[in-house]
This record gives sequence, C-alpha cells and structure tokens, in this order.
Amino acid sequence: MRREQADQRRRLKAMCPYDCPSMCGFYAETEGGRLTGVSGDPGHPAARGRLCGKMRHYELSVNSGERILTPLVRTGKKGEGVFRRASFGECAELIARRWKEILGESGPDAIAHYYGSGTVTPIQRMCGTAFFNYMGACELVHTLCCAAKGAGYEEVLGKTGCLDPRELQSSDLYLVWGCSVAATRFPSLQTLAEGRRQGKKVITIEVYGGQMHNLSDEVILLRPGSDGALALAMMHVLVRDGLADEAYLEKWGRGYPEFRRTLDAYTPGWAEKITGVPAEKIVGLSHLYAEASAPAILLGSGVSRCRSGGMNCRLITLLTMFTASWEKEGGGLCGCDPSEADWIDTDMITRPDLRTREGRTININQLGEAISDPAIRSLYVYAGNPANTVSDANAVMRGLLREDLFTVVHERFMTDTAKCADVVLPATFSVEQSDFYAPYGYRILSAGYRCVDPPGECRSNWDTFRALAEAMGWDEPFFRQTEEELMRAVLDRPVPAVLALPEEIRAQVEELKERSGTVSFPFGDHLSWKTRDGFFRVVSDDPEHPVPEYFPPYGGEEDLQLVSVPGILTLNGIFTERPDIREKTGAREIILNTEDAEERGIADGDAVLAENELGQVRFTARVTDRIARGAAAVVGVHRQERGDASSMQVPNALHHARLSDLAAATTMNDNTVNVRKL
Ligand SMILES: Nc1nc2c(c(=O)[nH]1)N[C@H]1C(S)=C(S)[C@@H](COP(=O)(O)OP(=O)(O)OC[C@H]3O[C@@H](n4cnc5c(=O)[nH]c(N)nc54)[C@H](O)[C@@H]3O)O[C@H]1N2
Ligand SMILES: Nc1nc2c(c(=O)[nH]1)N[C@H]1C(S)=C(S)[C@@H](COP(=O)(O)OP(=O)(O)OC[C@H]3O[C@@H](n4cnc5c(=O)[nH]c(N)nc54)[C@H](O)[C@@H]3O)O[C@H]1N2
Ligand SMILES: [Mo]
Repeated sequence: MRREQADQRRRLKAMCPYDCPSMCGFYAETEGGRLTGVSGDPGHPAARGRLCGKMRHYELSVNSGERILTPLVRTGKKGEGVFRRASFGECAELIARRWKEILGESGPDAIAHYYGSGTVTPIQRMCGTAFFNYMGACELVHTLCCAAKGAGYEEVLGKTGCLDPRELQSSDLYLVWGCSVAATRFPSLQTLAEGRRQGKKVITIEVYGGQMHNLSDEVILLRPGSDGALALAMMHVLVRDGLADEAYLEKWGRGYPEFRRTLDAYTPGWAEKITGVPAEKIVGLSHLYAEASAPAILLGSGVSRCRSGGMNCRLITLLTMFTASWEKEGGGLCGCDPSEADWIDTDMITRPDLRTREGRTININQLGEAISDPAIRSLYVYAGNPANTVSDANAVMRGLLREDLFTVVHERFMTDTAKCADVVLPATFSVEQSDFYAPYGYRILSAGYRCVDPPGECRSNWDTFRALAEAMGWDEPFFRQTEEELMRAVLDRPVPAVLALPEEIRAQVEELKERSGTVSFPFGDHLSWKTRDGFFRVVSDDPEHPVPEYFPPYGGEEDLQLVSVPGILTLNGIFTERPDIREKTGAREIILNTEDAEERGIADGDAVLAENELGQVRFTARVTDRIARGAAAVVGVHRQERGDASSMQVPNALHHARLSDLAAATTMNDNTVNVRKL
C-alpha cells in the first residue's frame, strides 16, 4: 500500500467471510493500513445497514493480541504447543522437503488435507483443492455441514432454486423448522418480527427452542431426528381432510400414486409415538399450514444431521408440494441452495483438471480414523479446527498426536489443532485478502478486495499455497497468479447464468473486476422444476428408499439424544478469540429437559458427566422446559482449554463418525449419551 494512502482514514466496502447464508456487507474503517472499526452498509441487499453481534467489533478480532503473526516450528512434544519462531521461507522449504520425501517413499495417498469453514469465500476456501489435485494427494469429501439437507431437497426438486430470504416478506406463515434464526439468519430476524407485527404467525419446530421462544407464536418440540415422521403425518392429514392439492400432485409429481398408497399408515397417532408431539397438535399444524396462502418453511441444517437426515429433508420438501405452496409469491421453502456459487465457475478455482490420478478419499467426518492410519503421513489443515469440530474428537486427537504424522496448520489463532502441528503458518483475516463472496442463501455475488495490510508474516490461503507450490518446484502457471489476477480470470469467463442476465446486471458483475461491491440477481424461478424431465419427484432414484418413508436415528431409544445448537455470539469456534465474547458465552453447559433432569436427580447448575462408548465429557447442567423430552443440547463449539488430551472435553468427543443416508454427511445430532450427576 502506498504511504500517502496508508496514512489516510478510509471507509472501504467489505464483506463477511463467515459461514452464514447472507455473507453481509459492511464498511471497514481503516487508518494507516489498520482496521479501526466497522460500520453497517445500508446498500448491502441482505444486511441493509445492520451488523450482527459477532461482527459488530470485528476490529477486536483482527487486532487481537492472541493472533499468530509469524510461522512457528515445533520444539516441544506433539500437542504440547511449544514452538520456535521461524521465517516463512524456512518453513516453506521444510514443508516441501518433507512432502517430497513422503511422496517419494509412500506416494501421494500419504498426504491428506482438511479445510473447514473458517472462510467460505471460494478462492480462499477452495484453493487447497487445486493444490492437492495437482499433487494427486488424498481428496476430502467435505460433508461436515449441511450436505444431507441439500441432497434431500434435490431428491425432490433437483436444481430448482429455493426461496431467497428476501422473498420471505411475501409469505403469510413461517414454519421455522430446525433453524436457529436468532443465531444463524440474522437478516431474516427482522422479516419474522415484521411479519408478526402484521399478524403473520411464526411456528418453530425444534428440539431445543432457545431464543426462538421469544420470536415465535408457538414452539413445537420434537425428538431429534423424528422430523420425517412429523412431515409424513402432516401429509396424511392434508390428504385425509381434503386439504391437499392432489390434482397438482398427480399432474406434476412423478410417482405420487405409489406414495399416496403408503400415506394411510402415517396417522397423527403414529407420529405422536415417534416425535413426542401430541396428535391433535399435528392436526392443528397441518390445518394452519393448509389454510395459509403462501406458507414458507425455513429449513435449518440441524434436521439433516442424523442417520435419516437426507430423508427428513426430502419429506419436508415434499410437504411443500402438497398445497402447491410455491405457486404463491413467498410460498415454498428457504434454506437449501442447489445453485450455490452458480455465478462463477468454481472449477476455475478447484481445478479438477489438474488431477491426473484418483486419490484416496477421506470423508471429513471420519478424519479421526483416517489420520490414525499410519499410511497417512502428513496432514495439512487450513481454515478449520478439526480437534474441536469433527466427530469423535478423541480419535481425531489420537491422530493429531501421532509423532510420525507431519502436520502443518495454517491458522490465525493457537487452536487445539494448531497446538498439535509440526509447523504453524500465520493466516490473514478477510479484510487482509481478496476474494469473491457467493452466499448460499441470497442470490447475490460480491467481490471484496483487501482493505488493510496483513500484520507480521500473515498470508492468505491462496498466497500460502502459491509459496508452497514454488517451494515444491512446480511450474504450473495457475499457482503463479495473485488472488486478484485469479478473480479477474474468473470474471473474464462468465458462466451461462451470468451471460443470460440483462445487460445492466452483467455490467455490474463486470465492475467487480475493479472494486469491491455486491450484485443482486433476480429471484429464482420456483415453478419450472430443474429436474431431469421437468416434473418434481415424489418417488426418486434413491436405491434404498425410492418411496419416501420414515426410519429412525442410529441413536436408540434409551438415554438422551445429544444435539448441537449454534451459539449466537460465536460461529462454530470463530469469535472465541475475543475475551469479551468468551466471558459472555461462559461455561460448557448441557441443556436438559426438566423431567429428564428430575429423573436423574440433576438440578440446574449441577456438575454432570455425559458419556457414551466414545468419551466422557463434563458439563454444567442447564435445566429447562424449552427442550424436548429425551434430548440434550450443547450450544456452540468448545475447546479443550487445558487437561489431558486423551479425554477430550468437547461435545464432539461424544459424536460418532457415522454418516447420513444421503450425501455421506455428518450425523452429529444423532448420538445417545448417558448423563449423570457428578
Ligand atoms: N460441537 C459442534 N461441532 C460442530 C458444529 C457445532 O455446531 N457444534 N458445527 C459443525 C459445522 S456446521 C461446521 S461448518 C464445522 C466447522 O468446522 P471448522 O471449520 O473446522 O471449525 P471453525 O471453528 O469454524 O474453525 C475455523 C478456523 O479457521 C480459522 N480461519 C478463519 N479464516 C481463515 C482464513 O482465511 N485462513 C485460514 N488459514 N484460517 C482461517 C479460524 O481462526 C478458525 O480457527 O463444525 C461442525 N462441528
Ligand atoms: N451465530 C451463528 N451463526 C452461524 C453459525 C453459528 O455457529 N453461530 N454457524 C454457521 C454454520 S457453519 C451453518 S452450517 C449455518 C447453519 O447452522 P446450523 O448449525 O445448521 O443451524 P441452523 O440451521 O440454524 O439449525 C440448527 C438448529 O437445529 C436444531 N436441531 C437439531 N437437531 C434437530 C432435529 O432433529 N430436528 C429439528 N427440528 N431440529 C433440530 C437445533 O436445536 C438448532 O436450533 O449457520 C451459520 N451461522
Ligand atoms: Mo456449517
């Protein structure tokens, strides 16, 4: 940055890089090349001038004294977190030397990588895919988040776009289905509140109501993983009571008659036994839904994180077809995004063409097992913290503590994962790097160029992979571009969806080559289904369950089913770097239903132990009526803090690495735990 610019105070457009459906825009206030504060950007189509509680003081994160500013090389025992400072050049050479040795001795399948959701901007998030494609190393199946939800939706509607949250203004009823709007959909909070002022109803269907109790007309609590049974019973009632548009289902739904024959069995009484929701409540909910003219379902990802997660989301999607809800503006479903990142060609970033051999695949949810295998000799982690976020944390930790696993972690803070590294590389924050921002909820695309200088030796993910490619001696020109050059190259080759836009909007996309900004695209067409034959699918190609049906979670009937709930002031483990936020989020708590707690002799505030065959974790009990009977919930991602790594004190130590029905995704909400007073 030129000196005269650096001294100036400036106000620059920036975007939030974190994993929310909105990727809100804001203004970065800078002075002397430093971030001094942030303020709302009224021009951003999702944020409209507002900032969520997490981003309100982004400068405290960016300027945190806890940031890693130089590369570090391990001098202590594995996991001890004792390092010496080193230069970037020394570390790049060291990594390249070790990788060349491993590649020579064991081949590319000995090298694995992990990326999380530290940044979900396409270049900085996915550049590692291109790097490891070129190397021919292991491939990561990235299904830790909400892949089963999207897969369930697509089973019915294919690539048909779902509702942009801005369309919710026109809905006349909101079913907030396993979606923690208060935490994860900040911009939609206003829409719901405004809707209620106009007399529209908000009904929440949850395992743990939490803040949604204050934002809803009613919260219906159900057992984890039982949502499919509720949806089936609602379809049963709609047909039974003549409220379903059966002519529509028969005309446009492939296989409706076959499914119709199964519906008789799914009575409200049947569903009550599975869900715990009283039969009359199911009937009332079905009628309310049918009587609305443009009802919208806000589908969260919690529903999808169990054995039948894909099926549950498929059934909820199918429910929206029963009253032809999409035919009215604002009706339908919001929360899936089959057209994610459609506005740019992401293959230009991940470069599948650079891969010349098929690598070993590692499912992200089974990372622990993979890195415990001595055949994996090196792990590269960026923008993620698997020690705290992946299932079976004890297995992950066993892998990370292997003396013979050469681990490199590219991080901003000394996380539990970084502590286990052989080499730590310092990472930049979003405002110190450039990228696109392609949210998975709103139909918008932004570009955000670097606003402030990276401190110390911090480098972006892209710049780090570039340096590593150079140290490896690769001559592939792809790795020589700057991130800004790559952005330009991507914009120079617009995808068909952009080419089809009116000239005026295409010109706005073109402007993203020059400066930070956001382009808003027209809402999707929800009425012509982007399926193979233009019909939506009641019966699908799913070989195991062509006709949709309910099947139970892995969890079993005894004990409590543990679910994860997003924190309001944190985003997974992000923002826990802020002491003020750590203070507000407080102790590691487990939320229990009043009757379940009573049965176990547990009172609010008691120290308890939650255990199953995978681990034992201590919590403070919070006892409330706002959680379904038979469920237990933990808010947020937790870290080990201190203590013996052989017993991880994070909720994920209780999560099995089992996979969901569709998309081989996480089942972190499908675990049985025994909870007792200590
Ligand atoms: N118990 C529990 N487990 C969960 C969840 C939960 O709610 N509860 N949520 C699940 C879900 S939905 C997800 S998506 C995953 C998330 O899993 P992860 O992505 O593994 O976890 P995060 O805590 O988001 O960690 C992101 C890390 O990336 C770093 N980072 C941020 N930006 C950058 C960058 O630009 N470059 C680099 N190199 N690093 C960066 C941050 O400092 C942070 O430590 O966790 C899953 N696991
Ligand atoms: N403030 C904040 N914002 C976030 C995040 C965060 O951690 N904090 N995380 C970000 C990430 S990575 C993601 S993926 C998104 C989405 O983040 P998600 O973690 O998917 O959160 P939601 O989609 O809001 O839905 C989670 C809700 O599902 C509920 N739930 C769990 N199991 C079930 C079930 O079986 N049935 C039903 N009906 N409900 C269930 C939980 O109680 C919880 O309230 O949000 C992003 N935004
Ligand atoms: Mo996520």
